Amino acid sequence: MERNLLRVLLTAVVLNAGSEAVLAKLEPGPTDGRPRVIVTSDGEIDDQCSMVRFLLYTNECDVEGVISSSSQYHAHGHNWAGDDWIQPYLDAYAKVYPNLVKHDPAYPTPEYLRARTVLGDVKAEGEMEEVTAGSQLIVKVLLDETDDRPVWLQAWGGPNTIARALKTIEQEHPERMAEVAKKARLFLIWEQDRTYQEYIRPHWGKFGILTIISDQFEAIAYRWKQVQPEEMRKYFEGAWMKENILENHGPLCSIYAALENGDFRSEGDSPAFLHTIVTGLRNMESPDWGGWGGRYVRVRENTWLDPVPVKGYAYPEGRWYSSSAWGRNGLRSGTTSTPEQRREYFKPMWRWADAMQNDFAARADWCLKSHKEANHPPVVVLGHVTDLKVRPGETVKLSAQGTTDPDGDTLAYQWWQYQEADTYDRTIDINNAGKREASFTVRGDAGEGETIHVICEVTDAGTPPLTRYQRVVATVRD
Ligand SMILES: [Ca+2]
Ligand SMILES: [Ca+2]
Ligand SMILES: [Ca+2]
Repeated sequence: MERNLLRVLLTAVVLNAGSEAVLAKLEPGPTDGRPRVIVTSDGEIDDQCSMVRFLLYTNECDVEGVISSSSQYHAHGHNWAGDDWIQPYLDAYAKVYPNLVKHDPAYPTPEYLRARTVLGDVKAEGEMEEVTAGSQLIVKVLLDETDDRPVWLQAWGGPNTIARALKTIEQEHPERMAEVAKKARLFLIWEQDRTYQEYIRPHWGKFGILTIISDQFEAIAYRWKQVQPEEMRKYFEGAWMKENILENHGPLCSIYAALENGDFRSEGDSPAFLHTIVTGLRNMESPDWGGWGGRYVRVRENTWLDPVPVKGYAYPEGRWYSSSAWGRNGLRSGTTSTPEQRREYFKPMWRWADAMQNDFAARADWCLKSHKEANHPPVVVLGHVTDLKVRPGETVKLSAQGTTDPDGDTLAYQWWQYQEADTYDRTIDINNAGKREASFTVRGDAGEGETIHVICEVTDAGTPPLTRYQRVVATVRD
């Protein structure tokens, strides 16, 4: 309760500092406010890496639950990390928590996280018969009538515990399924068991739960060396990882399970929560807008998968997972995909890799350093509303006036068109793209209803450099 009050107060401060555009976005429906999240994880070693990063982002969301769940890879008796695998990470979080709150008082207490860390359905792959503490926690959150904000249900393993929770709701409160579906958001890292296809889709499909199923996560998973382009690789290599994360950053980062030489190992599940970090990219408003957790297109119903850069590509009817997903198959020997196609496919993830890794590095600093010694991200504020109505031939002025940095750092501005995310299929020229005030002229051929997405990317001169954004969506009106 106190935390919620704090949230409201913090939000009010941000609103006062911001523009009316921010206020306009607090209307019902998907918002860019701090989201509620429930993690379900199969405890794989790369989930353990993701858990370190996740804990350092628990100030950015309301954590409703952290639940162990099985998957096709991990379950009782099958490569299981142990029912209490999260405990050492929570213990380490407890040690750095007193310092983290110097950087953001919104970090939850270790006790708060412990109270919400429970076991879900873990006994076998796809197990969803047993009602567990984990499934009941999900039920409770989804049925709570006092809070109708969206809940992002993340499957870092199988969606089976989520499926069990939904089945309980269907059995006990069938009249509330539509209401629950409106509140729930699914972010699945592949379909790591059959329960989405065999239960969730047939029983809940008609209610249109917004569902993202990711394969792009490979960009920061075990095969990152095949995926990350040359210019991003250094942020994952041993030298960078040791200096910025692994060494001299306190007890939480020191148990991060990098490879022996310090190289990044894998965080295949991190896109599930990277998507829910409010960076200003507004990606939670629509999965095809793109953000740190990737970019997804609607394939069927309200289900969004990775955009495949092959004309006429037919998505599989069933599971999107290791055997069927385009990106995973493209990384196997004998693939018919081209390097250019793979570069394009994974770009919605790797394009942010430097910003994402530097942001992690800053939080590693927050574990030990004082507020004065560490860096904090800029707060990007536009001098106008974020959603513009524009006419063909019009010159549109862009301004990031009002942008600040909590450390008083010098700021670098970059305005760019997010071509893949907008519906206008040509490039626009942005004047003064590297300045706080910029402009572009809408071409005469832009048609009614077409959208132009312009990202305002602001990077501070702190160490490590930190980046935040705003997104301008200009809709053409004749
Ligand atoms: Ca996992
Ligand atoms: Ca700063
Ligand atoms: Ca476009």
